Amino acid sequence: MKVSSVGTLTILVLLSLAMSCQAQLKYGFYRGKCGFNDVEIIIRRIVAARFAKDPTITPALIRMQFHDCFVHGCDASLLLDGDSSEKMAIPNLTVRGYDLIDEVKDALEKACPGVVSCADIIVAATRDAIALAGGWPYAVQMGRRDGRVSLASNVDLPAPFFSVAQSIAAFQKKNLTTTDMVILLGGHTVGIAHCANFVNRLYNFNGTNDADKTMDPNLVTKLRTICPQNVIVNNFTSLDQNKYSSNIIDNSFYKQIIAKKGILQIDQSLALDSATKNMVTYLANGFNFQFLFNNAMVKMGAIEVLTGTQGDIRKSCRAINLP
Ligand code: HEM
Ligand SMILES: *[C@@H]1O[C@H](CO)[C@@H](O)[C@H](O)[C@H]1NC(C)=O
Ligand SMILES: *[C@@H]1O[C@H](CO)[C@@H](O)[C@H](O)[C@H]1NC(C)=O
Ligand SMILES: *[C@@H]1O[C@H](CO)[C@@H](O)[C@H](O)[C@H]1NC(C)=O
Ligand SMILES: CC(=O)N[C@H]1CO[C@H](CO)[C@@H](O)[C@@H]1O
Repeated sequence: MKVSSVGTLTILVLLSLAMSCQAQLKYGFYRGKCGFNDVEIIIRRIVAARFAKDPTITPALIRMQFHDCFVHGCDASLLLDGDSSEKMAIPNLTVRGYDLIDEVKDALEKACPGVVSCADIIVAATRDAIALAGGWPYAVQMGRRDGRVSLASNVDLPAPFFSVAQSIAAFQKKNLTTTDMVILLGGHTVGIAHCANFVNRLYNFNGTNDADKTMDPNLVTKLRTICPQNVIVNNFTSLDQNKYSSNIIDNSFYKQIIAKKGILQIDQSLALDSATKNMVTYLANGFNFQFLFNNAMVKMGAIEVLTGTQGDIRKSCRAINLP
């Protein structure tokens, strides 16, 4: 190689390094960017105040991060209002917590207008809510920017009746491994599911005229009283049926699915499918679920992010900025 081409190569490498640095998430991204205010502390205070009144904010935010990041990347596109925006798509109908994000955004716009993205607020608030509900604290990188596109027609989230193979494929599309998937579905250690998402397992599963054989019969009996046949009810039950830990971030979800007490078909399938059952056993018997869950949330929080000069910092999380 000639000296000049080595030089060119060096410049190219340095340039691409500089570009990738600019275009990457960072720890402490907002340090010094909001006057004397600490952005992450402002967020944490508001999340803690809400959690004290309503601990179900934790599952609401965890699911919000999942739905935001899996559709069009972690760009807060889920938050945009509109007749045909993502939040109107069927799987989003029960996503909650939008008002908490608005509350945080209002406080941050007062402290330093136009600095903190809605996409970062989702990820930071979710992190704080996890630590409040028995999870372990963790650091998240920030510097996400907000997207301008939100279409219900972009929403192709995995469905509760997906097979493990279909679900693996959906996660693979986001560069998440089977292991990441099994750990992230551990998010179902908190929160609830409405009858509509599992009633197919209770009466005439897959044309058998009976309940899903992979569900514990006592659980079938219990769920039949909550979700009567052929009646549309808004009833729900805990995704983690261990009543002492239904609202706690721990590994009991895996113990429950091993005991045939998964609520969603995909949850139960994890404990049975040869591609995932060893991982389920490992997590059910281990002591590090919280640690693994945090790492998986961080990985999910980096899916297709906008950084640098891409996208915007929205003024309101519900609307794109006016030109
Ligand atoms: C194959 C993938 C997944 C499917 C099919 C799925 C499906 C569902 C369904 C149907 C519900 C019940 C919604 C309702 O009836 O109100 C639910 C709730 C929930 N999901 Fe998932 N989910 C998946 C992956 C994830 C992931 C990766 C996370 C986050 C790490 C997550 C977190 C949650 C949480 C926390 C709730 C409870 C929400 C609440 O209480 O409001 N899910 N999920
Ligand atoms: C997955 O990784 C490939 C290769 O690095 C990249 O081109 C693609 O954009 C990534 N996809 C997502 C959804 O992050
Ligand atoms: C449903 O029934 C079909 C046909 O009998 C069978 O091939 C399939 O494995 C069943 N699915 C489940 C989830 O049991
Ligand atoms: C809702 O669930 C409760 C039990 O949690 C049950 O008593 C009630 O009948 C259910 N509602 C309907 C309309 O079936
Ligand atoms: C059709 C429908 O019920 N859409 C809801 C989706 O979620 C948002 C935010 O909670 C609601 O405002 C919509 O009414």
